[in-house]
Amino acid sequence: MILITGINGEIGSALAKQLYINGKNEIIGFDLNGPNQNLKKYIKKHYVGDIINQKSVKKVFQDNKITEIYHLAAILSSKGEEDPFFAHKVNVDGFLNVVQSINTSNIKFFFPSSIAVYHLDGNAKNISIIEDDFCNPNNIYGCNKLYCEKIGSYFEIFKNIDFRSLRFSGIISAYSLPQGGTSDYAPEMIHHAVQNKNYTCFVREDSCIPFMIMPDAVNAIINLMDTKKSKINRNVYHIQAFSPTVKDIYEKIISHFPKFNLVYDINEKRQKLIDSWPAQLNQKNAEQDWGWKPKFNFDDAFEKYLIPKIKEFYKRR
Ligand code: AKB
Repeated sequence: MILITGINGEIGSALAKQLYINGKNEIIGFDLNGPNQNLKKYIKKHYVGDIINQKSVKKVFQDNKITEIYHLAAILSSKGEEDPFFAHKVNVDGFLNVVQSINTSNIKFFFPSSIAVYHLDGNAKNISIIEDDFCNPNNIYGCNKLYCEKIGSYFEIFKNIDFRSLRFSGIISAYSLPQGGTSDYAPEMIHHAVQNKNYTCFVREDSCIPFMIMPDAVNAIINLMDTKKSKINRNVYHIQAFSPTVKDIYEKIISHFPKFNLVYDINEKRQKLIDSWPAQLNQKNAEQDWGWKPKFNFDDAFEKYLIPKIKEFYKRR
């Protein structure tokens, strides 16, 4: 059985659907609330529980033979800064609760990490970095993610798990909006524009970090997890598809929605995070080891996925 914690979230629901389509339909969900009608179709069983409650997490492993874990339950970077102690509880204690509950060996374990583990100074913003560069986070979410990457790799030996992790940046879905992230401005801007609403952006127009769309993120997770262990040379890879500035996104949007109006109200704390994260990732490790290649570049993401699917999504509601 496959366990997805945080299954109601953006990645969780998209991943459950794709795994189901691929024939992996023995999926168990775990989240604070029950699944919505749509998600229900893709899962066998669901546990309502809190990831920080060890008993609730353990019960899932006692009741089922779990062979694959996608541990997605987390608090994102901007929300984490509001209450770092709580973020630590969810992001680190929650992670440990899952690891500690594992009761068989050779379990495959996927952990989504983040470019929030990096901290660049201004000069380095535009160099294309590899995974081992600049790992010195300045935010609780990045600290939590980096620590879990490290102990996940440690438990690979201590608990005989197969630990694999991807550092994501911003992910843009046509069907949902992230909550509490710092990269949220991009999906929020696009969803607002399609609904003919204006948007107030909380970072400057020259802000630039990597992004990808949800189908590429889900494919990356599935491809990494399907790759033979002998080909995997590291536990953690970073990946991206394109690196637009806020201005690039705005210009793309007004080519489709000329009436869209963007204003700025800068949030200094969120801006500081964006400024400290890389704009470009050198992806040679993921490309070489498991053939990572995003299907959607910036133009295709808008033309073939975001604009048509978001339009369809709001029409159906
Ligand atoms: C966030 O903004 O918190 C996430 C991330 C950069 O991992 N999208």
